[in-house]
Amino acid sequence: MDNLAPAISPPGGIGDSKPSHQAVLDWVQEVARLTEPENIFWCDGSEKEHDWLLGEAQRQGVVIKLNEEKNPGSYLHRSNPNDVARVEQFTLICTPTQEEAGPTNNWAEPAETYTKLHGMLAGAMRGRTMFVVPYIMGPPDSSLTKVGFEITDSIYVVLSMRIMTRMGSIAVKRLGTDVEAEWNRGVHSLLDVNPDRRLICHFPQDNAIISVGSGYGGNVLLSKKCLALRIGSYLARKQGWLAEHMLILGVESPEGRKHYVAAAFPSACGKTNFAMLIPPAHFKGWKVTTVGDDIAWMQIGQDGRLYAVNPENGYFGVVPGTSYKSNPNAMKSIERDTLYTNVALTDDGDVWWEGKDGPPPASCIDWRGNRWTPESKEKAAHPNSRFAVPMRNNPVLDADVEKGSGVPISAIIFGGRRSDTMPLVFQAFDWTHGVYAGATMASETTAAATGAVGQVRRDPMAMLPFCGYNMSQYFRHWLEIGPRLANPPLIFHVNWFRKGPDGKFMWPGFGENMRVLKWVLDRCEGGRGGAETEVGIIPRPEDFDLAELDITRETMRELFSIKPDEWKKEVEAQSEFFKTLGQDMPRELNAQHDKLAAKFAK
Ligand code: OXD
Ligand code: MN
Repeated sequence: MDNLAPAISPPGGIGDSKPSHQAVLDWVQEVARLTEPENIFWCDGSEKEHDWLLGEAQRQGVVIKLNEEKNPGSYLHRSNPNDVARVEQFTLICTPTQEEAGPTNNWAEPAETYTKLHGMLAGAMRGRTMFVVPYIMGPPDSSLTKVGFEITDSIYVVLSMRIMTRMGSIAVKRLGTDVEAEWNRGVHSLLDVNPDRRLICHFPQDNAIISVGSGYGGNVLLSKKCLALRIGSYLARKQGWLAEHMLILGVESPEGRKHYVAAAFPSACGKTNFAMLIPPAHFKGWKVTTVGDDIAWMQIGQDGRLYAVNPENGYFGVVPGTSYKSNPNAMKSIERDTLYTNVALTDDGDVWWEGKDGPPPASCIDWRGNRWTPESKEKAAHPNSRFAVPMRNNPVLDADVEKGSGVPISAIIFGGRRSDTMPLVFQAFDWTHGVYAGATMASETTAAATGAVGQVRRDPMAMLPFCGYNMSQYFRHWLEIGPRLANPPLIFHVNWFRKGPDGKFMWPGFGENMRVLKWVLDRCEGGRGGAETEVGIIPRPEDFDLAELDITRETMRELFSIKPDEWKKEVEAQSEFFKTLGQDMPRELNAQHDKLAAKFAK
């Protein structure tokens, strides 16, 4: 077998900042004994280390340096074509009992799985360097912040972790020397990047993750989906907080009134776009700022409000479709210091993807490394190609992104990609109904995970692939949080993707989503009204600002229409989904379902 990751030999002063925490040292030695690396590289997150690693990564062909004038500080990585997305079928939750993982997760018995993984990892890093990456998730001075260590044999993972987390000595300091301190153990090895030997395993009771056989971000940046969501959600339930697949944005009115909103959408439904929204001209003086684009950790504040932090330090966004038209702030963010994966490379060292501004290049190198022209049948960039970029690059980064106590959340928004049934926006009647709206969320599938694209699948609170324990227990946890909040956020459901009879999207989306956000904020401030429908409260025409928008009344009526035949099917599908979740479903949610079903029974 070719060695995919030949060992590197750092000069003195690089790769030797060994922490002093005994449990970390013991664990690293244990993994080294198993995997037999040629050497161990202790990362400190410094510039010097970063520059040196970038040089090595280029030398090994792991990254290609882009044109410095067009893309300063930026690089391209190509993953193995068999390894371009999250693999839910190989993602396991290994809890002592199957019931703890619940019916929505792939469960495996922990002891057996450790044995199997240890077998796969035995000698796996021979001839390779074993990197030890300390990192924290969360602002440095937050009580929610968690420490993790990721061991990996992939230099691409190290470079990505430096963007996506606060990495290096900051984590070693935070951990200190207390042997009882909580920290996550993550082990990753590329092995031979073979789908037959690919497993992403979580051991929530041990606060441990082992990922083998993949080099794709979502499977191997163990900080993100693995720690911040799967292990995070398990810890959150135990410790009384929420770890959610949500963006966090701030909205400030021209008068200086500010609200924060957290929103859960399934993968590749425009979370990054929404988090960086630019209000249309009509909303002069309004400002939208980003706290996070993918994950929110939330806890109850002393004033009974919900407070959120973004545990990440960067954005790992889907590239195709990103342009100065669709998301100018994302484009500005990726103008420099960006690590791209699986986009196309132009002959002058620039990057290109479908949906980028301007015409396609006459010729370029596609994501697989093959010559591409506009006549080619294949896409030049993989549909799930990504950028990893420091959040500091975001021109609309919220000023309170580092605030340890978090930002107060006024509204929670759930949403999915639905061609029909779901209105543009509705407000839930109360917390329990809001939890129901989240629990029954569904979306048409996208390229973020392997599998068929375009099928409606239930994705409760966008957490189906990310909840580290039993989904019914997860709903119960949500239901229990509500009454503990003296000032709970209001809950809404949105759908930007409803299509008209001509099969075209009816709502323009992007910046115009500000209009929906405005109604949400009005509701939070006790202003504008709404009309009660069977499924929730929707704005009446006089409550919804359409000034300077070219859209017909008829289209707006369609966008807000509640069609009994569609809803009968929806209620039925929701009930089928609940049945798959087993006996433990909270009674309150079944009661919500029965109430809704009764409204459409006639
Ligand atoms: C992501 C995802 O990469 O949700 O954020 O798949
Ligand atoms: Mn995501």
